Amino acid sequence: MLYPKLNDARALIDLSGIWDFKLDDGTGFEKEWMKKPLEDPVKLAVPASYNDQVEGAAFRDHYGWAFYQTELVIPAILKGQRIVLRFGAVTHQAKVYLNGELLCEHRGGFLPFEAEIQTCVHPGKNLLCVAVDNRVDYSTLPIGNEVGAAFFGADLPDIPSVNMTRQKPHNAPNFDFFNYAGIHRPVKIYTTPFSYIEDIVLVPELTGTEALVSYSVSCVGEGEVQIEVFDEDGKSVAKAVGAKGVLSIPDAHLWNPGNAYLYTARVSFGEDLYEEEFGVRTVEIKGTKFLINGKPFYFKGFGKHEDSEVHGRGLDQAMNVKDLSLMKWLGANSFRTSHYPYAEEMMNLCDRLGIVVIDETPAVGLNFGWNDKGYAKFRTKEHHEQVIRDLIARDKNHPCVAIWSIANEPDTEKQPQEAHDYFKPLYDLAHACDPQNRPVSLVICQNDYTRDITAPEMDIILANRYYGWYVFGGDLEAAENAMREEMKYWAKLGKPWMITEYGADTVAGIHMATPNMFSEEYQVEYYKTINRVLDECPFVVGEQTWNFADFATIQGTLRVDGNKKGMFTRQRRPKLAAHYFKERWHKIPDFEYTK
Ligand code: BDP
Repeated sequence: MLYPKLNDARALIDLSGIWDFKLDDGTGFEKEWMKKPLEDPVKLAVPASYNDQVEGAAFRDHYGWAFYQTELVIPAILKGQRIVLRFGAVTHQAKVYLNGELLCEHRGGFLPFEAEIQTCVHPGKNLLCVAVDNRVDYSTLPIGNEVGAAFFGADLPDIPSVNMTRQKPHNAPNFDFFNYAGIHRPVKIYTTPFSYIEDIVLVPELTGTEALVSYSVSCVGEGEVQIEVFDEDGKSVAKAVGAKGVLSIPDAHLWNPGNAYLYTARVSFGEDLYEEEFGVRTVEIKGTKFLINGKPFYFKGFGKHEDSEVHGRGLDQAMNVKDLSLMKWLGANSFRTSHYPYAEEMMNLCDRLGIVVIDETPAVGLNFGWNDKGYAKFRTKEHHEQVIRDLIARDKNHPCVAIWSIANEPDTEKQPQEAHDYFKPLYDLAHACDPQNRPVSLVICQNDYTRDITAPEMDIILANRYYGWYVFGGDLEAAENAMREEMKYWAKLGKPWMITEYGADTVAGIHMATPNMFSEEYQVEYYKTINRVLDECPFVVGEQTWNFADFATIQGTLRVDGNKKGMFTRQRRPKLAAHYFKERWHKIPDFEYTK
């Protein structure tokens, strides 16, 4: 799916701003709130999560639907054009109404969707209403618990003598980040001519210094496809005619981590025009090495979240710029979009700045607290397939994307065969969807790894490990031994391995000469300990710490004002560990760290 852009052929209107908003009291659909202006609405900023913009537990803890409204004026000069209404992401489920009529629906809170509206709008003011559902359950991604405890002890197990009835239904997320909801990414209107470019696929390959870029353009209507590639100086370097073909760029500039180079493919079709940026870079696995442009790459970076004060999970462009700036300051070169696809604006920034991305689906929570039915209780298979298809359709041309992660910490151990039967087809699907055929994997959690038959079938092992925190917390000697022991197992597999999460909750400002858990010094000692083991293993291709910054979570006995494993506070102030990693990562080269 193409990102909406303004150009000679296409108009673009951003509907960001202050919208009317009302939490559903259970009567919203029955009383047809979508048909007329909301009564007594509050004013809310779009895009942003609704939870933290207004005071009160009703907003923070809302369960179910909420209604957004704005007036939509379509300028008369857009007449004669195809007009598309596009949402970057609405979390988790959306029903969109235009002038009271249902226009479209969408499931899944982290990917774009759009609908043509030129036949549904009239001159002057139109009423746009978006109903948003924040409920998570065994059919959604991420997963919400339907029975039993929420993540990290927010609910007690059933005790017969205790009245366990809650007053109101509530979400019980099976994941460790706050279940923010709302219109999280920009809402835009764009136009195209009626014969238009629908999609562009670009697949670069290298032969010596020449880049061969296979392209295909899908279009609707009548016309001829022309494509021309420009370098960063605006010089034309290749061109072709026809919907499919191969472009040759002699002496191509490579897109490299930390040293990005972007070409622009200018595609025209009849009256329509679209410019897609792309990079010439290859990604490949050979033995235990992860190669970018043929050279062994070492991932240095983080698991992240889209999370900031007030905005919640809403797009915060200044924070994205700041985060990537802090990564550069640290000598980091990569991050994982834990635990859902990030905004397209962030992906564009990573392309531009040469940050390598592990692109993850929202499949988190297919694990803990499960009953004897195991995988059978999840109703996610088709939706999971859909998000894999949509994620890769959205991000396929991004040079920053190096790996697809199809899930975070699913249970691959208690019912190994069931896990395998669920994930192997998804792994195959991801490969089939990606024109660039990038490596595919899933992120495994700390468990009895010897029982796991799913991870060894992935292209690369991505592992979350908490020796020294959840396992042997406070005993770094035991943690080091256990980690070393485990790595002997993985050494035999002959695949590249990287640590995608390791970390220790750390409250900024707690200092100790003899470090205890939660102190800044313990976080440093913890990382030094695990890094010692990683540095001994030539098949390790990267280290991504958990987490880049402190982030909001559900309230519970294990979380003190959120998850505190950040290397930065939620306000992006460095903890001691940031200075330790700054020194370490500036000494570790992007390429050929382990021979
Ligand atoms: C891992 C999860 C991550 C959590 C982290 C933690 O992948 O989402 O936030 O643990 O406990 O299991 O901090």
